[in-house]
Parts: sequence; C-alpha cells; structure tokens
Amino acid sequence: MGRMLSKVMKKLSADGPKRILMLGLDNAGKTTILYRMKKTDDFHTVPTIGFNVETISPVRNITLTVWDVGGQDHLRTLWHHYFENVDGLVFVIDSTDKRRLHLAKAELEGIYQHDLIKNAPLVVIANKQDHDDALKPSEIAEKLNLLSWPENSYYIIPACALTGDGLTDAFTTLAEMIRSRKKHRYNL
Ligand SMILES: Nc1nc2c(ncn2[C@@H]2O[C@H](COP(=O)(O)OP(=O)(O)OP(=O)(O)O)[C@@H](O)[C@H]2O)c(=O)[nH]1
Ligand SMILES: [Mg+2]
Repeated sequence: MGRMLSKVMKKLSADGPKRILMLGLDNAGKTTILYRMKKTDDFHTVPTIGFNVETISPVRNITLTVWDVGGQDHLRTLWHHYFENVDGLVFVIDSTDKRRLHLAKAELEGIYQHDLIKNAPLVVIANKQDHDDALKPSEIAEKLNLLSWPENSYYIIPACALTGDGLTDAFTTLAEMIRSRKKHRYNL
C-alpha cells in the first residue's frame, strides 16, 4: 500500500504543473512572452521590477507555472533567489542586441554554475525575429557557446513575442524535456 501510494504521489507530481523560470537580459521580451502565452491582448509592458508569475497551458495536458523575473543589471544579482524547485529554464535573447550577447552568455553560464539549476533543461528563445537584422538561432547558439553544452540539455527556438510565433513550440518542448527526464529518473 505504502509503495503504491508513493508511486502515485510521484506520478502526480510528475504530471502536475511544472515550475519554469524565465530569465534573460532586460528588454529581451520576457514579459511580452508571458502575457502573449497568457493570451492577454490588452497589455503594455514596462521594465519588470521584481517578477510576474502566471500559469499557462501551451497545449492541452501541459500546465506550467512561469516565473518572469526582471533582467535589469541590478536585478540580475537577485535571480538566484528564484532557483529553488525549478523544473526548467527559459532564457530569452533579444536577437537584435548583438552588442550584449557576450553579457547574455556570461549570465547564462553563471546561472548554470548553481547546483539548484545545473540539471534543469534549457530552452533558449531567440526572440524578436520580426526584425530584418535579427541574428539567426544558429548564430546565437554559436555566440552563446551552446554547441559545447551536453547533447539534449538545451534547445534553441526562433520566436516573435509580438505575434506569438515560436512560443508554443518553446514551452511545449521544455515541458517534454522535463517529462522525459522525470520519466527516466523515476522509471514510470
Ligand atoms: N519587435 C519586437 N519587439 C518585441 C518583441 N518582444 C518584445 N518586444 C518589445 O521589447 C520591449 C521589451 O519587452 P519586455 O517584455 O518588457 O522585456 P523584458 O525582458 O520583460 O524586460 P525586463 O522586464 O526589463 O527584464 C517592449 O517594447 C516589447 O514590446 C518581439 O518579438 N519583437
Ligand atoms: Mg519584464
């Protein structure tokens, strides 16, 4: 009975809402992504001081609680306060912000230094692809040095938060990555 209960509990927690942390430099488009996924049409974003949290359902049977934390310089030092119990990470890049890509790379690498995050699957959203001068995901992957990361530990997806293009793919992919890891771990 006890063993069965514990198996059921594990299955429930494996199927319950996953906790997603969404980070990235200021102006990358994190809050726009969150409210586009929430299908909120009438919103205007202002730089986030603190965080926003919303439950989203990118497709049926997937529910994610997404924490969007402000990315300004002085706020990035607070990111680690959100690392507890994170199932997966979304890192948002402004694909037009070539000048600060090296900074985004350093921040991403810094995040993955933390024990609480280091095994969390990663989806990088190459946002603002509606701009003609946006870098392609392959160029961003190279500049972030993602090619040296373990296979299947990350996925990079082109997107436009204004239209929503790529966003369902990004969150569904992350949910699948989390699910396949949990399945592997618990052998469910
Ligand atoms: N052209 C274009 N603009 C975008 C896109 N996504 C977001 N923006 C714009 O980029 C600006 C910043 O977006 P936010 O969502 O506030 O950025 P953020 O990452 O939440 O920024 P912080 O809260 O400061 O960390 C806003 O003016 C958005 O309208 C996109 O895909 N294309
Ligand atoms: Mg914001």
